[in-house]
Amino acid sequence: MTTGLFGYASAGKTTLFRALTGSVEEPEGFLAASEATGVFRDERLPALAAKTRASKTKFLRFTLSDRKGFPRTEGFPPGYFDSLIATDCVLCIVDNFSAGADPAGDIPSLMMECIFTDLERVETILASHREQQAATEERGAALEEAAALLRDEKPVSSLPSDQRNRLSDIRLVTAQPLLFFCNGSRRQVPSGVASLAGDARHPDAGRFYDFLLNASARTVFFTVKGDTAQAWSIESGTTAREAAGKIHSDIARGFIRAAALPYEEFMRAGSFQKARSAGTIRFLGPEELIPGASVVEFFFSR
Ligand SMILES: Nc1nc2c(ncn2[C@@H]2O[C@H](COP(=O)(O)OP(=O)(O)OP(=O)(O)O)[C@@H](O)[C@H]2O)c(=O)[nH]1
Ligand SMILES: [Mg+2]
Repeated sequence: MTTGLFGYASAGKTTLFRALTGSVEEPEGFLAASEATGVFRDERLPALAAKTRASKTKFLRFTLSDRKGFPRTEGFPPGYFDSLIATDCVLCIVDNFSAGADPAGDIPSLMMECIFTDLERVETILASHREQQAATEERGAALEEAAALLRDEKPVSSLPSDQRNRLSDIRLVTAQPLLFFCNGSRRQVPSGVASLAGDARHPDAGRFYDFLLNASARTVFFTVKGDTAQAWSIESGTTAREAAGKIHSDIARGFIRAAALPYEEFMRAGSFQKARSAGTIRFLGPEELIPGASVVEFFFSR
């Protein structure tokens, strides 16, 4: 999962990027983003490894991409958003530490920057769609709906999922979760947006990644295979077979069933075997959803 950092100049994007990933990079131009990986040291994983005598742990990794910002008086030039439509989630960093901090003004204007970028893109596609008349009516209707929504200054993510799916091949900024990190605590932050407050110089990485997962509608599950306890992240609503496919396509293909146990219950039981005799395991068919924060074992035929 890649999270794109976005925001006005000097809001603390690079400070947060470096603090979370250990990278010393600084993006050079505004079109070139720097990427680095941060590790979510979820405390549950070493505890699970100790319980199951697994000698290795594989934590979740998040990719962050950083790009230079522009002063709020200038706005963002054409092409700026090209690297932000390829991410999975956009995290806007808002200055709330300097004397001139204005989070209540910056949050809606950053949101509008993203909305107008998408509106321009959808209107361009819509114009060629109208000319060609080649695409299906459904597609045209979905584009019209998206344009109407954006003109109304709302993000594409607020469309119902069937309409959003019809546009999934067009990369849009506001089809992704739009989240905010308010750097500092100088002023009151407006409510009604998914935001986290912190200090970009010393972020609490655990809280930060928890926020990213929750706010982007993702959840975690754990596996123990051989000597390795591992954390995985999936979109909420992922089926057991789809989750298996994240681990290996063979497991998805030969999927028989999955055993799932909430993390806390697994830790109390100590093993799937012990939980099985207590009758607390849930067995999932291929189309059943993986419950969040559970320990999962997949059964499949080769
Ligand atoms: N006091 C204080 N200073 C901070 C904080 N976060 C960042 N800074 C400082 O603010 C300045 C700008 O931070 P950067 O992280 O470079 O900002 P940026 O968003 O990457 O800026 P651009 O890349 O130019 O868009 C640096 O000197 C940071 O040390 C904070 O929470 N408190
Ligand atoms: Mg920077």
